[in-house]
Amino acid sequence: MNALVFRHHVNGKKNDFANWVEGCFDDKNLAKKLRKARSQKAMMDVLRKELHTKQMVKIDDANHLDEIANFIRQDLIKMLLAAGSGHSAGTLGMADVFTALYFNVLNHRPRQPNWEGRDRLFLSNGHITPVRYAAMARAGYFPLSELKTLRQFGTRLQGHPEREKLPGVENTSGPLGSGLAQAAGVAYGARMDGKRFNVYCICGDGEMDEGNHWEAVLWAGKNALPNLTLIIDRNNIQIDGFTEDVMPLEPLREKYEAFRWHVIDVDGHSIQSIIDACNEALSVREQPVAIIAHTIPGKGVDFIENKFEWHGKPPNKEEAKKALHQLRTLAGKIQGEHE
Ligand SMILES: Cc1ncc(C[n+]2csc(CCOP(=O)(O)OP(=O)(O)O)c2C)c(N)n1
Ligand SMILES: [Mg+2]
Repeated sequence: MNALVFRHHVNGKKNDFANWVEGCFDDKNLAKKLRKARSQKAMMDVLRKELHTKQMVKIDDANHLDEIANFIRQDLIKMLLAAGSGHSAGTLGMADVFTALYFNVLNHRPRQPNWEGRDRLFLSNGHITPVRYAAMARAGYFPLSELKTLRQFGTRLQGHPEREKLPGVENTSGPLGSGLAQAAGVAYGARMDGKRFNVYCICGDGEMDEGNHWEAVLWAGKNALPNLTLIIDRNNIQIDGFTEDVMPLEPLREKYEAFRWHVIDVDGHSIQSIIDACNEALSVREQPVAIIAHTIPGKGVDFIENKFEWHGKPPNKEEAKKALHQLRTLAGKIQGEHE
């Protein structure tokens, strides 16, 4: 439970909130304690104590999920500005996918990150890790205030993720091409041990220029891993150009199908479609699944969208101000807070 979810549901009506919590967690005792709490602070204290070992609530409301993704994009702009370095295009483009995962798809416990039954999320394209950090903070893994330590000396939020630094981060990455092999190995082991969790891996499209990625694609297909889902950030850019100019990938769907994968194409900015695709993936029992998420790099900030020049560049002060304005006003559709 994080403050955002709390604020969304509490609305000053204690009993409604308690009923909602009871439904989410099927826990009458917890609801009783919430009804007895005398203040919002007391309610938060109850939740802090009691939700420690509970699974993350799955949010279904589309507007609420879009709102979270928008907050994550604003977090990203602030983080990258404060760090003075980092990757703007890929991170903004994947905010909807990470919102779908952390707030609906994954079975996980933000307050108990090493819970054995958790779904495993491997990030292969480690350079977009800020979007994972922002989603984790919003889901309640660590305080939002820690986000501004991105890339600082000694931080847990390294520019490329380190597994042993931050609980909840499943793999160290940055060198491209390794994540799928790691995820496939864990999926294989889980099947051998009869574990029920699912393994997810996220990779970039330019990342697929790496040969070892395709070894893992072959191997997972050969072993018909039913518990492995790969989500490809199909944003058509890489570090120095458009993918189809640098190293053409199409026809991508057919490539994975030829390697014995089930493939789903999805609009990477429709959170509901991403959730539906992940649910479809769970029902495919004899093949690994590749979800090709068609995204717009830089999504939500017009001067970053579709520009490969923003692959590895942070906004400066002026650009960050403009970006935050666009995000807060949904590109002018609503009036900004302070206008
Ligand atoms: C093995 C390896 N080679 C090169 C790099 C440098 N590099 C970092 S990101 C990147 C581009 C990857 O393209 P894509 O996965 O599409 O990322 P996007 O630009 O969409 O964020 C490259 C070449 C690296 N991190 N690892
Ligand atoms: Mg790309």
